[in-house]
Amino acid sequence: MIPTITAFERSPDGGKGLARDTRVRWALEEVGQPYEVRLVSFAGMKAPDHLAIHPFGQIPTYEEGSLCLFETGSIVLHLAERHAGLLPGDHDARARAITWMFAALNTVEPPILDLTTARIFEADKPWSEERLPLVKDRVRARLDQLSAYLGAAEWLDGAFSAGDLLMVSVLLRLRMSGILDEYQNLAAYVARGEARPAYIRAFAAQFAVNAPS
Ligand SMILES: N[C@@H](CCC(=O)N[C@@H](CS)C(=O)NCC(=O)O)C(=O)O
Repeated sequence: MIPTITAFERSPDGGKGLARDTRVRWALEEVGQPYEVRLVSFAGMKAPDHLAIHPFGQIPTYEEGSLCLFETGSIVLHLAERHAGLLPGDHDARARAITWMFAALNTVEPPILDLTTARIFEADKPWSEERLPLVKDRVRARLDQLSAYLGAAEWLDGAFSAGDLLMVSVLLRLRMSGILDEYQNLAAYVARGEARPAYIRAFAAQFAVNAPS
């Protein structure tokens, strides 16, 4: 059965691949699962039909027969559990890869999202300039730790996994800020992720929808 995912009708990032459907597309490409995409407008996301499959009125969602999922982490985990290629077979290594999925979404992404909010949505606030350095330092605190952990390794725990897929996706959101380039090994880690044929296909697919015309 070919699953259907949802994505922005027009992503606010103009095709930079930062909307979260890119993460799901990437996972689908990594495991070789063909998929269909239903594009949704901002108004459509808040309409009853979409709220029935995503209680928070967002993208992405994932539909496969009677199964409807939301939350990118859950969708990627679902794909990784049902197909080979994104989680190791060994139980302990698998548990560690899943730990990295949670770490990406729960520990590393929150300060990065906070930075996006500060740079874009709060830029016009009178306190914005004073707050921004604090937000950036919270991002750096996490990246210091992640960079020290990764060291010279290619991926976070042996072979590429769903943990790396989510961590690279999260770090990509930092590129515009310039902070990623302060960490040579993390910048190289992200570049390795972006060079994967599955990522290139996923990026191209979302770009075809969102590129500025
Ligand atoms: N925790 C959710 C976050 C989903 C999310 O924030 N989606 C954004 C696009 S990347 C969205 O739909 N934004 C529009 C809105 O919230 O109205 C996930 O990982 O799937």
